[in-house]
Amino acid sequence: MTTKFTLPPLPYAYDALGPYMSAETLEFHHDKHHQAYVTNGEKLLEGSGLEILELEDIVKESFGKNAGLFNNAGQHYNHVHFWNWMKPNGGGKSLPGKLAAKIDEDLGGFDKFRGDFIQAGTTQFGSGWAWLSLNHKTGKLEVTKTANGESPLVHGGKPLLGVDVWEHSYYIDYRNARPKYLEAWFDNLVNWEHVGKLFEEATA
Ligand code: MN3
Repeated sequence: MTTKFTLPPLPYAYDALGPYMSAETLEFHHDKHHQAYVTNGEKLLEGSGLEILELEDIVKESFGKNAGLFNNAGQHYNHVHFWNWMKPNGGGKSLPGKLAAKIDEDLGGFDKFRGDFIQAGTTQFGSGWAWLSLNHKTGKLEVTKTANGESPLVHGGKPLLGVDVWEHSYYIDYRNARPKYLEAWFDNLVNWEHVGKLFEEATA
């Protein structure tokens, strides 16, 4: 991860994720919201003493110490990955083999994992994220939720899949129906090849 505070282009066209996520949502979410985290994070990095670090380490080092920088760096990190956790014609139940086996072993199988992941996103009160991550201490997969810009990165884990449940991620397309957004997102947009690649990297 060498991206510090530059906005990466979307890895697909703005209208590529319809009808599950509209071009209007992606225009606001990527061009306005993510851009704001980049702009503010870059300003707040200046003079923080963390300038030489890579993004992942800026997130870890600012957590609990520099709230302004952490919020923006955390959200920048989360969004850089969020765009790549989705793809057109994603979702489905066909996961890379090693990842699928680990989900069976640690999370009670795909259907249980799907239910728990959607439940985590539904019950995150206010803004935040739901996650699939690898816990470095236990070596096991976990489903968790975090508030605002936090991620498993600052809780001893490696994020493998995360869904944004801030209202800006779904309000245009789903209004207040967060569970509907989460189901549509999980079943139709997840880029499981990318999740599998992150899992291989994390366990290499
Ligand atoms: Mn967002």
